[in-house]
Amino acid sequence: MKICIISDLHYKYSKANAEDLENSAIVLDFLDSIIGKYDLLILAGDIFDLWFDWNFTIIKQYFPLLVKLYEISQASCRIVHISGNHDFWFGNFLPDYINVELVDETFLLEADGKKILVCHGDTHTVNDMRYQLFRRIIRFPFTKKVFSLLHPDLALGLGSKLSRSSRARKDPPPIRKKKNRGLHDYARAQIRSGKADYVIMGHSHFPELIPMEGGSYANCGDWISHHSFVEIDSGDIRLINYNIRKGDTA
Ligand SMILES: [Mn+2]
Repeated sequence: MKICIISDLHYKYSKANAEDLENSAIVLDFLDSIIGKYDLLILAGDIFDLWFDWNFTIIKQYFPLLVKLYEISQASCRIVHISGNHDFWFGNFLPDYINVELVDETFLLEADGKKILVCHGDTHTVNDMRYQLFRRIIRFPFTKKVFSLLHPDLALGLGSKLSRSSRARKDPPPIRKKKNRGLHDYARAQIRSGKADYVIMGHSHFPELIPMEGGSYANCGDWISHHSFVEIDSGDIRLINYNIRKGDTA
């Protein structure tokens, strides 16, 4: 079985923003290159910079990405999306129109004799009390209901301000290290307890593949500065950087 795992695209297509446009081109080029190549594509959260499902509309800045996901799924690849901290307010659009399965927390799978656990990672960082509280409030059904009553132009204008400020906020190295340690500790505990051989997360935007006793921990990195992904091919795990200039992987 051949599996591709990506996270933290923070995708949005906007002609008004050169950086978003450049990132979009790289993401689309990569997704185009994997059509027909994998049995399973796992989207490990923060794929969309802010997702919301109103009953009658979709958000147009995601259209190019949705087309690519549709093409991948049409080439008989199973697609699973795990909620991130930017994309969790889903409705029926992804499952019904693109054939994407939605997972809210943790995705477990056994393939080629390996137990694989994938989650976004935002619930496993340490010293992040303010965020954990925010996460609970934003996930109340009532909060979602209120958001659904706003006009999309207003809701998304507000949402993109919130999401951009959290995306722009770069943690200084000691804090980043501490947060990453939370992900490492979680991965080590899952491997030690025999729950998983491979633990794969995102969220940190820092790609890494760390062998641990009894398995490995991998972080997918991001598609803002690293353009990295995790591949599991016949039970072997690799961290790969996508190089658009060569149009190939290195
Ligand atoms: Mn995240």
